[in-house]
Amino acid sequence: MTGTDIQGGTLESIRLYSYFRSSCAWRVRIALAHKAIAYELVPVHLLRGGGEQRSSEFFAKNALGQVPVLELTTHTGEVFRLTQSMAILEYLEETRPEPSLLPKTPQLRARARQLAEVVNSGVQPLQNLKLQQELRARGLEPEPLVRSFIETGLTALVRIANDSAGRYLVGDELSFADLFLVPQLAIARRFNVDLEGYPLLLRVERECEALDSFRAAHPQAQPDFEAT
Ligand SMILES: N[C@@H](CCC(=O)N[C@@H](CS)C(=O)NCC(=O)O)C(=O)O
Repeated sequence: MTGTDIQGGTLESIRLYSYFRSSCAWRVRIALAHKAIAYELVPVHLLRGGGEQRSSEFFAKNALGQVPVLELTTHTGEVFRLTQSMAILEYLEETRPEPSLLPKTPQLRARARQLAEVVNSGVQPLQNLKLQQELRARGLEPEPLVRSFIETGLTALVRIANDSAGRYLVGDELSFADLFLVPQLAIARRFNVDLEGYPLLLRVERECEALDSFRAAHPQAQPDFEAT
């Protein structure tokens, strides 16, 4: 799709399919806000009516039935659709490199991606709604199991970040790692993880929450927010 990238300026619309509480969509909302990319937010209610993400209309956008989905449409109606928050973040970083969300050296860039993947691959799939629903359908209460997966992931994050953290998880510049951390900590609270044992993560979270991009991306700032 030549000329249809975000930096190409030929786009009719940029849409993000999102759910206010989805940690994966939250990561992308932070990146879009950080890079000052204007977009239209399309809410997808993950619970209502069995979940709008499981409708045939939405499956046509993401065959896994998950948010986020980023959809770019050109003036001529061509559509470029991306799923998977990490792929979306990499795409945004390549097409709108400034302000960057990756450190300057290869080692630190790899460290930021490593920390992000601890959450992305090591924790989030083990707390996802579908898994919780499947466990409940088999008579199992997901909370203790999910809590222990989250604790293991947060402990791993601290071990890795102990060597790299400055103001943020990797040095003094915001990176992918922080975009994965903050939504994950919100999910940890929902599963009653005692976060007092993770002072480094809480300190970085406070730094992030002071930024306008994190304020704009917060679930409470979303049009589909529900106080439940
Ligand atoms: N690896 C995917 C995971 C996407 C994902 O699991 N999204 C969750 C919300 S955070 C979802 O849509 N769950 C719906 C369901 O489980 O039915 C990504 O990073 O985008």
